[in-house]
Amino acid sequence: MNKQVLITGSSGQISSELIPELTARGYSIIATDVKLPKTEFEYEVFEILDVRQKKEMERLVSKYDISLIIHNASILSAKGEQDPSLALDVNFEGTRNVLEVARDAEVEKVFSPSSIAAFGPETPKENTPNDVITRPKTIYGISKVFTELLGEYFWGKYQLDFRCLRYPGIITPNSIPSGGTTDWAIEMFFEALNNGNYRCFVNKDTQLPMMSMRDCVRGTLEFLEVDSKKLTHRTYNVTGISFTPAELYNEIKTHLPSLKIEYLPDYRQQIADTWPKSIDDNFARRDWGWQNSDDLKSITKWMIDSLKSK
Ligand code: AKB
Repeated sequence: MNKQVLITGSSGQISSELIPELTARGYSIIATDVKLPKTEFEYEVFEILDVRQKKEMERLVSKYDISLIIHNASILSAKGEQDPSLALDVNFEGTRNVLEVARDAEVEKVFSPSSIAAFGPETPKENTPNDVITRPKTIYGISKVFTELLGEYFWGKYQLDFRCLRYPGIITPNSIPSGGTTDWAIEMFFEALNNGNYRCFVNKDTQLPMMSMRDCVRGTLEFLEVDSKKLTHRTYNVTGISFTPAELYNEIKTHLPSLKIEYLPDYRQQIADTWPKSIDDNFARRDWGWQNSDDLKSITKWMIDSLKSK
């Protein structure tokens, strides 16, 4: 396989940490986003691409002889509820364009993430299995189920090697999140160090599945590279550790005892209430050896050490 990778949403939280690791493994990255990156020389090759523009996507895939598309561009859960039309355009049209362009240009592989947002209130909340009723209630969640199903359709009908991971909330010290419902799990660290207090937008007992960015990046690379024959599924649950804001607060307090917290739930509480509390990722463990390394203690220490050193 040639190693020319086109990545959409390259300035986003996950892409910006995945790209250096892909580069270290010898992939050539064509980074694309709707806007120019903040620093001019962030990427060796950067192209403006709005994923709604199919012709432009086709042009770039052909110009760079792309063999792998990593489609990360997406409007997240909270932002999607504020602007459902935008989420419909970007998330649905973008995924459709990626899959059709990949099929027509004979791209070898497409990776696009799904999310715990693909699940809904009718899904079992504890140890949510891989193959289970989904019926999400947010436009973002609906777009993730669409991505999973359309990708699997292209795999079945056109043998396009589509792969998808259902990410939980991803925690990193390297960017301040926005637009998501799991953002509190990062914001609490930034506010703890900057102000010594945090206003949390979900209740203290809102348990959600989370994962460190370092586990996310390693796991995604392993999944991308595993032999297709080992995969019994095209969409896999993956998780790290589940916790509530109160549990995270108590753990951060072991490092920063003066941290104060207030709970002021907003519209994001309703979104979180429809999502699983914990995830069963045994299929990923069995089929391609997925393993998380971080737990709440190690994530907390890593976040605080990294933020202090910045
Ligand atoms: C969000 O909160 O929208 C994302 C996700 C869980 O997909 N972080």
